[in-house]
Amino acid sequence: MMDKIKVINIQKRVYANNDEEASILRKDLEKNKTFVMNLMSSPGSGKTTMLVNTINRLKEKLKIAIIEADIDSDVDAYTILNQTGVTVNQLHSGGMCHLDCGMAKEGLEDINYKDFDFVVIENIGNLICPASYDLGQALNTMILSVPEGDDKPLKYPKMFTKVDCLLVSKIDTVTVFDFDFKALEERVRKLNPNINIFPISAKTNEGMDEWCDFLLEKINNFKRAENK
Ligand SMILES: Nc1nc2c(ncn2[C@@H]2O[C@H](COP(=O)(O)OP(=O)(O)O)[C@@H](O)[C@H]2O)c(=O)[nH]1
Ligand SMILES: [Mg+2]
Repeated sequence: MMDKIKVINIQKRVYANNDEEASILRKDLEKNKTFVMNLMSSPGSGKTTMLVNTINRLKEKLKIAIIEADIDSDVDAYTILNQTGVTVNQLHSGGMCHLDCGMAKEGLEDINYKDFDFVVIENIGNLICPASYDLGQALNTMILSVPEGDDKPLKYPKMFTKVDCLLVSKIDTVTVFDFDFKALEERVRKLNPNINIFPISAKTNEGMDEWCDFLLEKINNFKRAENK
């Protein structure tokens, strides 16, 4: 069985005031108990692999959908669909290097987000532009993979200040790349003292239980919260 992925081509920014639009969307997501995670990283850091592993651990407990954003391909969307079976759609950004709230909203409306407990938006791969756009998410998560190096907080500080969670992926390769996890942690905490940091490997499963327990608790707390 090979379902077709729905592709939405996004042409231009729909809203002038991104932050205002994001706060309206966030209220609506809270009202409908849909927990959205905005997932950001460089290309190749392991977003899709981590998502497949995470979805397969949580899909019996939560109704999950994934929105894949890419400049112009469907590869990741098909990987996720074929390896997890959850609802996936694909946003094509028409060359834009980030998503804005209007784009995220279009993707969310297209999957009928009200039907889902947990929606992940896999943002376009880069460590610069996506950090500046609020998508109405309940959780901002970034992945830094070990091969990228422990100096990245020094080079791309803004992204590290904007996220709630940092997944340090491909931790199985830590000795190959002489990655100093302690130095990384210090650099990150200097920028963002309250950040949650999880070393993970989607290959060996190291850290995946801790990450998924944390995520599930966040989602359950979100669902239990009273609407203001
Ligand atoms: N060793 C190792 N390789 C990984 C891990 N996670 C992903 N990879 C590999 O890294 C490459 C890029 O992964 P992908 O999930 O496509 O990254 P994305 O571009 O961020 O979505 C693939 O070849 C994966 O097999 C991991 O935990 N350990
Ligand atoms: Mg990917």
